[in-house]
Amino acid sequence: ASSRFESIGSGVSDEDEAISNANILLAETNDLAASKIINFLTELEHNVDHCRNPREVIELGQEKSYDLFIVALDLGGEDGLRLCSQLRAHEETRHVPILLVLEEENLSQLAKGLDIGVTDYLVKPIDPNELRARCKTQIKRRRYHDRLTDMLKKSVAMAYTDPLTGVFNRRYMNAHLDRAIMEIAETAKPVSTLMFDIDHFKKVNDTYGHASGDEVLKVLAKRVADAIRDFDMLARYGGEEFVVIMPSASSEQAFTVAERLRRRVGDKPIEVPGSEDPLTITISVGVATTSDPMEMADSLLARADTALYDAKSMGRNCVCI
Ligand code: GH3
Ligand code: MG
Ligand code: MG
Ligand code: MG
Repeated sequence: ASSRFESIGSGVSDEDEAISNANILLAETNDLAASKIINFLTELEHNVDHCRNPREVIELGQEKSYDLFIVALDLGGEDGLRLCSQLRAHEETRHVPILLVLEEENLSQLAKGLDIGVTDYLVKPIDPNELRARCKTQIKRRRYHDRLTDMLKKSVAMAYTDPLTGVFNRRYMNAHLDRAIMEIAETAKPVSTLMFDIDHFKKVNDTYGHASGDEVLKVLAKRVADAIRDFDMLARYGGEEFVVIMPSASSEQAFTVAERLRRRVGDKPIEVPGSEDPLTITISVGVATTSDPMEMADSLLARADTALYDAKSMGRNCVCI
């Protein structure tokens, strides 16, 4: 059986190119069997880590991202199936395919393995062609799964964030605010909102260009996001209007935060592509607070907007309640 490994030839064919460079973890106590598999997979330009005991496999699996586990059923007295079910139990390794390697006389264990979540299997002595084919299928599947997960994460993120600034969008903020207001019934704590708008922002666009305006929006959002508490939420409400939702904050507390944000924004000029000198940007802020779980989100936001309008009327770069 050993000669079959040499008969495969070397190098990576065009078809295999797309699936080279996979991170594979091999759990095998038999060093001879292991070295054959390692040599073969290395020839196919995969990176193989070799572990001789289950504990090592679990540890490495937490640290490093693998495309495939190859696990021998017999791990020198330790149970390979037990290892497989542990790999399935850990978040980091749950979705990594597992190839179970077993002797023909142990094929009866396969059903149990598949139950645990083993993805495919190989019977010893391993036929290299079969090893290649089964690895390829599993690696492909893994990469497809990763791509899908990425796409899904991105589209979920797109549904609730504003693409320019990365903060929450208005739709998500509305839902969040509805929930925060309803929770007043349980917490008996008020909910405050800040609404702010950049002062004379049109001038920034007109003088330094739209790209400079966009940069101001990004930097401003970052400054504010960094300055609020973890359980407060910043959202882009409209063009250059933002809202901060502050659960469990009285109107005095919200006013203090608003003042701090106003100073944070105005104190440090912002570098933009359209101007040699950094621009000093100021904001006006309106604060509104409710202690009524029945108040509508729209009505609370309308009060914050009115306060914002007052701040503009008072000469801008200030906070009104
Ligand atoms: P005020 O102090 O009264 O708020 O004056 P203002 O010039 O800021 O007036 P207003 O709020 O009405 O103007 C908003 C401007 O913001 C108009 C629009 O061109 C600009 N704007 C809205 N969204 C964006 C954006 O995504 N990028 C850029 N660069 N500009 C935007
Ligand atoms: Mg306005
Ligand atoms: Mg404005
Ligand atoms: Mg505006």
